[in-house]
Amino acid sequence: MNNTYLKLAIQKNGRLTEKTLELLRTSGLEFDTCTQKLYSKCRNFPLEIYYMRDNDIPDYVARGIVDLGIVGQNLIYETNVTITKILNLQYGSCSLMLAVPKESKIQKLSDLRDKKVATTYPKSTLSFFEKNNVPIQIIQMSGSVEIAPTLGIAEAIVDLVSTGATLFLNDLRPLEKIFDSQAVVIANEKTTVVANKKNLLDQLMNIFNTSL
Ligand code: PRT
Repeated sequence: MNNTYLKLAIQKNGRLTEKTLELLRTSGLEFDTCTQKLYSKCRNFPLEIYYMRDNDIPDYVARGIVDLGIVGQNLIYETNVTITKILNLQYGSCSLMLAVPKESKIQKLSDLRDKKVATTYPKSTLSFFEKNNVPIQIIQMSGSVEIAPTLGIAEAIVDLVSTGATLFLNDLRPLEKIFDSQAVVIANEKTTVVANKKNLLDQLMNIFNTSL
């Protein structure tokens, strides 16, 4: 691990990218971005920014390949890695939601006993149903989960919802919220204790905090 700089991983191209870059810039950090270049060096703070797929960030932080990351809290619940959550960022708000077709007879959680539930969040979904003692079968998808009931491959779905428009447009109704999520700063556990890194981390979080 480089002791001179903090390494921060952010989403390269997705829902969190614009707000994250805005936060970094309003915090006064000076750096250049270029679509093909996957890292930037800050000119006025000892920070290197790495642009990655957001699914990879929690694991890179947990392994200490980077010191810090900015991701949706939903990914931390799903990947179940050992990291320290440092700061809530108040953007990227969404909820992991269980939903069923509008006309479905399913009215409560227990009606889903032994039924199929499609999701890109298998761990969070399974753990939610296990906590509620409702056995289900997970149908794992990599996207377009909302189409699963129409295709006849699941009786319910679990997916992230922000405005609710996608559920509505696909004739689905929310049944139960599993958790709320927002963008957060996460850190490798060592970064929060090793003196020179911790010092930089505290300075960076102070400037983020004043920009929120
Ligand atoms: O390519 P990469 O792997 O980096 O990103 P990705 O495609 O896996 O993720 P991306 O960019 O879609 O989302 C990044 C993060 O944004 C998520 O991990 C969440 O923390 C956060 N976020 C906030 C959301 C949403 N809101 C959201 N609405 N992520 C996804 N959605 C999707 C949802 O899956 C559904 O398809 O938007 C649709 C529903 O939106 P509404 O507004 O119609 O309810």
